Amino acid sequence: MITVYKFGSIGDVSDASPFCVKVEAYLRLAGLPYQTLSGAHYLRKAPKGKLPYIEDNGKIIADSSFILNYLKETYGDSLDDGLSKTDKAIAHAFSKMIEENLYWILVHARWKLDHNAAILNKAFFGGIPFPLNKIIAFIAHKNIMKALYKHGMGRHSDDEIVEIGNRDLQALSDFLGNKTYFFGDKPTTLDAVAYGMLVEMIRVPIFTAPVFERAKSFQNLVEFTGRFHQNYFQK
Ligand SMILES: N[C@@H](CCC(=O)N[C@@H](CS)C(=O)NCC(=O)O)C(=O)O
Repeated sequence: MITVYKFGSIGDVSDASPFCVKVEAYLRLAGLPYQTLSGAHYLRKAPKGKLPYIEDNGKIIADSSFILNYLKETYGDSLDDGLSKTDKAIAHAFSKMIEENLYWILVHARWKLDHNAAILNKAFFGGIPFPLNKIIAFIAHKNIMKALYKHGMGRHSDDEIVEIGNRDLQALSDFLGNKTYFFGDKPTTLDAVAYGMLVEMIRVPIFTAPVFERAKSFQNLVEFTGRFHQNYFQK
């Protein structure tokens, strides 16, 4: 049985991390049985110090993209069979836009905006006794701010961040158009990647941010997220 190590659900969204949601979304699309183990403490065991990672038949694989590659190689994958080489190139480019750019917009919204950071601190460190909880929360926040700054996203103003996020969301919305999934009637790997990110922006009401409002203003992205959620996480 495949075991996915992840943070844990947030409201009716399967995980607080878009990468953990992506892996589960893929497993559900591919119809592969799995179990999950949740908790930030699994970060300590994670081979790359990040979640998700999986364990399967004694093998441990870290990083959502390596996990999907492993699953495709080990269990086969008919999801993307109908895609042309050009489609696959487009899917790759969109996936990287979502994971390497839009992701930092999410990090900014959740950790740099004080009201959201307070919610996260409580959720992640609330159970730890005082004053350790404050110290750990302070260090975690400082590290994330440093990562945001070093990436470059953290150097933009709040308004610029919304503008950058808006361009990605607009591109996703334009490519989806009136289709059910990103490449037509059948979901593919890109749908798992896109759902992983969009569900965090659109369907987690405890966090509020201008860029989340922007995401919710794209009706087809909201409908896509709701459709994927209902078909693969609520049935
Ligand atoms: N490239 C990795 C990214 C995973 C990732 O960034 N996970 C974040 C949560 S969204 C994490 O575990 N952060 C903990 C840390 O950096 O300490 C993947 O695709 O799995």
